[in-house]
Amino acid sequence: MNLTYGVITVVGVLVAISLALIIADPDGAPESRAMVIPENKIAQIEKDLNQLSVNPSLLPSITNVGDALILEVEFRDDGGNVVDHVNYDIFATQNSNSILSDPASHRHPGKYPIHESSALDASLIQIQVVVQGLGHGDDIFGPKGIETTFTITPMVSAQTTTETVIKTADNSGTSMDCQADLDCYTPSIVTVSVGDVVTMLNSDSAAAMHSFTAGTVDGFTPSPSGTFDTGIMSADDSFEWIPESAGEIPYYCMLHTWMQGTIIVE
Ligand SMILES: [Cu+2]
Repeated sequence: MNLTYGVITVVGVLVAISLALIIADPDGAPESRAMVIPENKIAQIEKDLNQLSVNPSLLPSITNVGDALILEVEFRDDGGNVVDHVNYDIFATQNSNSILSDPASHRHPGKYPIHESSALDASLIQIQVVVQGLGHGDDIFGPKGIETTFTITPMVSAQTTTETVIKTADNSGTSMDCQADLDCYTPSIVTVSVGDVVTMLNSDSAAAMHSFTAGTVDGFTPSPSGTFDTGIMSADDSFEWIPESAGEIPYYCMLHTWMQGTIIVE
């Protein structure tokens, strides 16, 4: 097998020598006397190459939704030996839409094409690799038109969730002073993301009971929205709420309706 790869190198070297001669002597024709491989030997090598199996594999084959698929294609024969100088086409689709099209790619030792798709959605990625022979220029041997398909499921990257803690202000149940400063709840306005954990804590040092009740207050008349309601919380009680959709959610304390706050969910 090494001999078969060897001939590709030999052919490459001969091409290089020919080019070198052309460059060294622009008026002269390429010297053909360097071609010393017997014709029957070349025929045998070509025959071996044409029977060579070339199996593509993808490096790497994992990717995230929203990112581009970035990969290279490696080729091995049935014995597991790396095959270089491979000409190939590579295409990828999602939902029948093209996300990558690199026809006429060539994998050369030390020069491995990196293929990059457009940004991925969550659907299956179908990848098609078509081997188009080994070698360079006019010296293409080996299997052509051999197609291999791959399917990859893009991964959803783990979302980082953050925890937000909203506390009741000290003495907020006995004095309406906090209302003027908008700090009966601290902080009284918070911005969180869908999926974040919002912890509501009754930390009032006066040990008063309070609630965090989603809704609005008109004068002293509350209108609960039902989005969340901690119910009456004793001192140091806490309640966790995880928003599922974006929006602006006002809330109040059902025992002290001057206590009001807003959670903005993005
Ligand atoms: Cu209260």
